[in-house]
Amino acid sequence: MNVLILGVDGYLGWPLAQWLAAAGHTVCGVDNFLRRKAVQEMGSISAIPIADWADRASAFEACYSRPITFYETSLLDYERLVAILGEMVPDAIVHLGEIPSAAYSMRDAEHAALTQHNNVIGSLNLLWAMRAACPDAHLLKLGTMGEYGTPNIAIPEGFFEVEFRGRKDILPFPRQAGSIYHLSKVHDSHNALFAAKTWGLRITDVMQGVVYGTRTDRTPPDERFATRLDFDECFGTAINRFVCQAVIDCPLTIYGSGSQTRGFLPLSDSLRCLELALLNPPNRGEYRVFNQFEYTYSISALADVVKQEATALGMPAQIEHLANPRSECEEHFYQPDREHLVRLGYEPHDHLTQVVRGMLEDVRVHRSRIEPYAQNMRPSIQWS
Ligand code: USQ
Repeated sequence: MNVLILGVDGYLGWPLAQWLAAAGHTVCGVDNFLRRKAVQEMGSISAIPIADWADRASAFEACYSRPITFYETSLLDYERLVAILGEMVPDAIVHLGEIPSAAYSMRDAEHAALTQHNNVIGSLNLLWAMRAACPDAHLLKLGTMGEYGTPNIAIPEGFFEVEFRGRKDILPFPRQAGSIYHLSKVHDSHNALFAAKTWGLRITDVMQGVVYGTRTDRTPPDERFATRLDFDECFGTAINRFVCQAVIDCPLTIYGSGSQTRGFLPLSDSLRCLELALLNPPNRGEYRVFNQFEYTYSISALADVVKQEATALGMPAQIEHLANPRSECEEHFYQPDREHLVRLGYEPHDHLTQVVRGMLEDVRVHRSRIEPYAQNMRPSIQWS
């Protein structure tokens, strides 16, 4: 399969390129290095050193005996995008090329607009470019479980049956996003559904939970294949941050009570699920939604696991409950489905403890690299 990865230089994109190449697929990629610049803008770094793109590309070619075709461009450049799709004629496009941070989008008006413009217009350009250049390709687009919010009923996969005043229909499940970033993903989802219905594009929209981890089952033993691991308040996600905090002996920052619950999945599972979706494409005109996570956990439960594993490795971690900088429900019902991927062969296992231990081992060798950035562990962006 010829797969184009948008956002190939990112936390998921780079290991996905390796994952697919190891399975024999041809991989090409697009990136504008916005993530590298945004983490720099936060005054932070990746906890694990990452190679620049030229070194990544030469490691890729040496390992898989074929080059990775790469284009440096933003999805906001529509003409360039059409030209790339016309040249590559991909069988599938994995769209990871967005600003992924809720906190970044809540910094101020400028970052809110930047996030929505980049994500919504970039994705809209992609839909139009696919229509023009490769209407038969499969778009595998990354959405987020956060699009649904935390409703007081179970969360189906994208659609549910509704009976209202004696009539029934299958309708999109309500989206109640909790940040400007999550709203950008909601807007993307609506546009994607429209494009499938109107232009006959084939689209899988993955509502992914929070991903954690430093490596995958298919990461070659060469540091140029390492993916980034962020810990700043915008680009570091809960478990990744807790691991980095434990390594430099900073308290693990639970926002509020820690009872808030989300779906989480290790990096390997994320890539395995994306591969399953690629191997089982939807029909022309079909827009399908997969909820993608391994298990749900409360933030407190996660912090306890990191504390326990860090302590076992000789790094006694402390937990601190901070006033929650976000406007989010802390005590809530949470029961999302995730059956579609299981039907395609995904086997969720509880890997949390094992993966956290591996992460702590991978990160602790970089302790002195992270320590000067300890101030990046504290949140400062207020939702309200
Ligand atoms: N949290 C803490 N302490 C921290 C960091 C986070 O208690 O130091 C809490 C937050 O309050 C929140 C939960 O952990 O309740 C998750 O926060 P997060 O920063 O790990 O993740 P989130 O902002 O939801 O966004 C991340 C990714 C995003 C993806 C999303 C999936 O950045 O790209 O879409 O996870 S989901 O959460 O399912 O929407």
